[in-house]
Amino acid sequence: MPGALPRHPRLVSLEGGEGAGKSTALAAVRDLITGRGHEVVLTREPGGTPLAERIRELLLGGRDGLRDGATDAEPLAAETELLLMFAARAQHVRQVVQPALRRGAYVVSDRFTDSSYAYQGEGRGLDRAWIADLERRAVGLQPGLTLLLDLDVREGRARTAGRDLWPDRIESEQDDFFERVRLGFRRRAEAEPERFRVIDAAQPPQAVGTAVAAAVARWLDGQQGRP
Ligand code: Z5A
Repeated sequence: MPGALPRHPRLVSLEGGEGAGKSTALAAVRDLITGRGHEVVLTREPGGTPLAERIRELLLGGRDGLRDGATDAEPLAAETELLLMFAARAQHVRQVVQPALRRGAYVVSDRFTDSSYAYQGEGRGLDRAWIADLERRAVGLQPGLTLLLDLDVREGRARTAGRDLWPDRIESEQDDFFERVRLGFRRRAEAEPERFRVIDAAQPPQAVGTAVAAAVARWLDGQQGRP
């Protein structure tokens, strides 16, 4: 197996299924890190740059009134979905993530490559080795810390039910798809315990925020003094 990718100590990602509460968690991470006097760049995937946001529209359709005729009329192949996710990510990494890391900022991303392993790998059944190859060539780094907001699939979907007039393309999948995605995230967390912190997302929002902030604080404390 080729060497593991470098983990950047100032790149933090948030992962989880639908309705897991990433928005509350993102705010908690941002407040904690800015409270320690560091610049924080909040961003998201797919998206984060104008071009990557356009790719997001192609990928998700549906949301924000975007009822794209082309994507509705023509189903998106799983392979196309994966490649578009990585096209958006390659752009995001080069335009936003790397420049921010180079100037010393922290980058907090609402989803990153683990989502591709979970959704396109476990959910769609695409080859893990292919995803790893794309990760190595198009991304080239991993977060130093990944917070996984873990939540029962039905509970997450109940939280978002009725939010969107039209659920987006991925949100329209059935529960068994999301069960595979959840398992995919949990397996990755088990395999890389030094990178992942698993947060019980069934707690009330304030408790989730407190748990997330505590995990980030411990992690930052552990970074001090490292080269
Ligand atoms: N995707 C992919 O397939 N492959 C990839 O490589 C990448 C992404 C990067 C877009 O992501 C889709 O792209 C996503 C995965 C796929 N598709 N799905 N499903 P996204 O992150 O933009 O979309 P999302 O996961 O669907 O976002 P979300 O449903 O909004 O989840 P969230 O951000 O974690 O939830 P939230 O907005 O913070 O909260 C949702 C609702 O729950 C809201 O009404 C809250 O008030 C409520 N909530 C939140 N926390 C709580 C608690 N603790 N208790 C009760 N209620 C709560």
